[in-house]
Amino acid sequence: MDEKKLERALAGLPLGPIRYFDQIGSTNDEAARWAANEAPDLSLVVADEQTAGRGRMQRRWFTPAGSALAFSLILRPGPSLIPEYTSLLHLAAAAGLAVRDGILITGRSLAGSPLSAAVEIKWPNDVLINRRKTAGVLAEAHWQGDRLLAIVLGIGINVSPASVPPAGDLVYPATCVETALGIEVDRTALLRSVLESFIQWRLHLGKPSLLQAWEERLAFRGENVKVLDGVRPESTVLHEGTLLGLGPDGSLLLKDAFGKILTLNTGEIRLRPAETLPELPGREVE
Ligand code: BT5
Repeated sequence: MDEKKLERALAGLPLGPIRYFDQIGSTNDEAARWAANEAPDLSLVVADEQTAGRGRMQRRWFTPAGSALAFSLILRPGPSLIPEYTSLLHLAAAAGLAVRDGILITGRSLAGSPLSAAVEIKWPNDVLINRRKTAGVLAEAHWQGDRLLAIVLGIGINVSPASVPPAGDLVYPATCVETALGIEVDRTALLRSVLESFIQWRLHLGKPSLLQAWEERLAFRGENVKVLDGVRPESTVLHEGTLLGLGPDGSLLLKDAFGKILTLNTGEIRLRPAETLPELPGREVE
């Protein structure tokens, strides 16, 4: 990827200015600095490689050079982002839906085939293909006193096999778009599709249509799941039950073995299927 190619691929989209880096610590940190200096709505930071990419709770996000998409959008409060009606959870969901669309558009010949069902959103913020993590979203709010200054929406997508961390480094199995689609993918074209789709999903923030689309694509619906403590490394199982769907605010609804409905809305939990995933044929990590 280079700056010229990126600009060509994104030409005509209603974005703010774009900053491109061959290498950066974290695009979310750069976007936060820029947001404090008057970056307009939908300004975009893109990096080919991140040396300090972050997940939630300061977990590490792996972005080696030449293999992934790592970018952050700056969202300003306004008609498309009314702070009272928008939660970080909903924004992460809109981003997840956009990543899913981008992947399906990229593999257009395969969409409508079983692949469409294979691209799911694992609550709250992961995009899975064939039940393996392919993308993650990190939405962070920045305040000036009690005024919302901006939300930085960071998205990382594994595109080619080199972007997939070694299995031993992961707490959840991972894959990449190229492995799942079985085709070579142009990263800047995928980025364009994701951004185009996000701009559309943003119009659904605060509306039941976002919640409905999110719930329809939710991984493990109707299946047994374990809910783990996401903070402690030994990952204590907090609950186990059937995943029912989403509450009106985007919280997760679970039915436990006693038939009791649990509402989970803390971001600090991890979701796992009750059954472990079978091994994939062949190697996933090159
Ligand atoms: C996330 O966190 O999934 C959010 C990731 C957001 C990354 C983007 S990239 C652009 C922007 N700039 C940043 O600095 N961040 C954002 P979480 O749910 O906490 O998952 C983190 C966990 O995923 C780690 O602890 C690893 O186990 C695993 N992981 C790390 N890198 C991965 C990768 N490339 N693919 C799959 N899993 C990964």
